[in-house]
Amino acid sequence: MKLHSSILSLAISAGVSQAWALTISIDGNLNDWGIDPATWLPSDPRIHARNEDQTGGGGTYLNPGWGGQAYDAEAMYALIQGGRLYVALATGHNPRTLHNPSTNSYGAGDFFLDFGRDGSYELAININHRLPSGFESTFIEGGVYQVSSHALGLWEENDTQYPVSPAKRPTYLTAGDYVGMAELVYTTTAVTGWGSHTTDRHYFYELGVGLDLLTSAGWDGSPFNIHWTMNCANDTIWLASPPRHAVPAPATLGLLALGLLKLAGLRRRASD
Ligand SMILES: [Ca+2]
Ligand SMILES: [Ca+2]
Ligand SMILES: [Ca+2]
Ligand SMILES: [Ca+2]
Repeated sequence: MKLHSSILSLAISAGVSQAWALTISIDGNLNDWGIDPATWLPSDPRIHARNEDQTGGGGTYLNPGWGGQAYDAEAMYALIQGGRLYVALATGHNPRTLHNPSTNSYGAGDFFLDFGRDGSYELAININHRLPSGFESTFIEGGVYQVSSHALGLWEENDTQYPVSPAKRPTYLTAGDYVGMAELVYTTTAVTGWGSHTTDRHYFYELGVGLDLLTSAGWDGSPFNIHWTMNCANDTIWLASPPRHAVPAPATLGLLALGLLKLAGLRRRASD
């Protein structure tokens, strides 16, 4: 019987990966996520999504700060599949924006995970923000870090949807322990045609990280939040972690499984 069970589970898992997995390639292009550019919505219900597309010039209020399209955190998507967490982000903020607060310019922030959804951020995926001379170099770009400390945004935020709402949000990592690499690609050439503000300029981040690295950074399997903002936190965006999907077997596989079960049953009766 053990042999038959393992044949059955092999057949099902092979079918799952072929017929049901979404093939995400980390290339900064979100076509593989099945998102409708007009509405920002993904067609696959397994993808967790949030869109908060705003527009306007530099004086436009975004909540909690200002900055209009150039500081707009627009949409975030997440999927857990095949032992990996995939995240995609759309923003009006150019990843090459200079981080130079003395001239009121703020660079790209890091991705942060809040394990337990309790307002403390335990894991960061680093983006190297651009400085007046070169880029920040303390951390590896795309590196996954267990967070010791991070910078905070300028603005206080009262987000009642966040289970425990920290008034100020994490912007960039300042100290942490490296646990491994994420796959990370982001675009630095603007794209138009997304959302209802069709001439606005957008940039995309796409990343994949092994769940084993989450564990290395202290994850106990509890729900988490995924958070991103630029280094002033004029606009923030976050998502609750998607569930790890238990995928149903497709109809044809179901028949195959039934056949194997019958076979197993016959063998068992024969050996009883
Ligand atoms: Ca892609
Ligand atoms: Ca926008
Ligand atoms: Ca936490
Ligand atoms: Ca950084």
